[in-house]
Amino acid sequence: MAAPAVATDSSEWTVPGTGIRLDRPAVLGVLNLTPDSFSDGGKYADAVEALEKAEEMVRDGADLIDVGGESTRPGARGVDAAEEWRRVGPVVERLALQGIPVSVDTMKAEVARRAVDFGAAVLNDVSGLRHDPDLADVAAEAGSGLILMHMRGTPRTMQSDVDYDDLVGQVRDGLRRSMEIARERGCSAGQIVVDPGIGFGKSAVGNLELIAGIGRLLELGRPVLVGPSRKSFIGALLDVPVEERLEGTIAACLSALERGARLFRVHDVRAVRRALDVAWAIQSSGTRQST
Ligand code: HH2
Repeated sequence: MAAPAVATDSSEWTVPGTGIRLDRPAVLGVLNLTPDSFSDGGKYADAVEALEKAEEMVRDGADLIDVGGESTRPGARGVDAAEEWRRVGPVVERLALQGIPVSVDTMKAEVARRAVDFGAAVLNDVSGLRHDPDLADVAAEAGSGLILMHMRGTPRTMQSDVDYDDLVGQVRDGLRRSMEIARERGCSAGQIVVDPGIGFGKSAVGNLELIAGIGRLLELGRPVLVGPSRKSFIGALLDVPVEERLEGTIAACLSALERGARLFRVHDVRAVRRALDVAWAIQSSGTRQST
């Protein structure tokens, strides 16, 4: 069993076997092995093509490859654990064997357990442990990284109610509850990263407020991840289809970086990595001057 991460500082996330230190922004490259994901569904149905894509993203500067076998786009139907594992298992195993750090995007403890047994370093739960709290037991035992995302309802229902009295405050409180579940199940604080869940039960304007309000999520004391990549709020703002949302994705990532986000889940790794590196260099040079 890997030793649990011990960091408790919001700028540290020490995940065994990944080398991720958050002394620069971390990029998670999205690899959806689903027929129905909103922007890359059906593209990597074949394990060989999926591996090639993962290797390309690593060359382009991804720190982690986030492998998913169940679409969470609004209205998506879930799949059972056996089908989800059939989609992701061979790819998780081969990436881990090649020493490529893998995160698995799953809400199911059963899939999570198999994934860490096959070498996955991080579990990414878009339900923030609400769907299957046993997933936290898997993370606690394995000492894996644990991304806890905020979502209201389920992917099938989440867009039916996008009104909040205090969106950022309610998201922060929901994430705090997810963190409590993780801690009750034996995870250390240092394993956890929080994510406001852009596009998950939020309006287009709400997504903008969430990015603008990242500073309030830092109150949770853990690193913040954002996943704005190609999402519909960018389409709504610019009136562009999914394949023309790269500039909007970069703008959202840089804006989030400036407000304190440190991890970025994106499809277009090369472009986002370059943009983040430049923005980070500027931000760090300012810090050097003022100290
Ligand atoms: N967004 C998606 C899926 N997983 N995980 C985290 N932590 N944060 C996110 O914002 C996030 C996520 C949705 O994007 P995508 O994987 O491209 O689409 P789909 O759910 O249709 O597979």
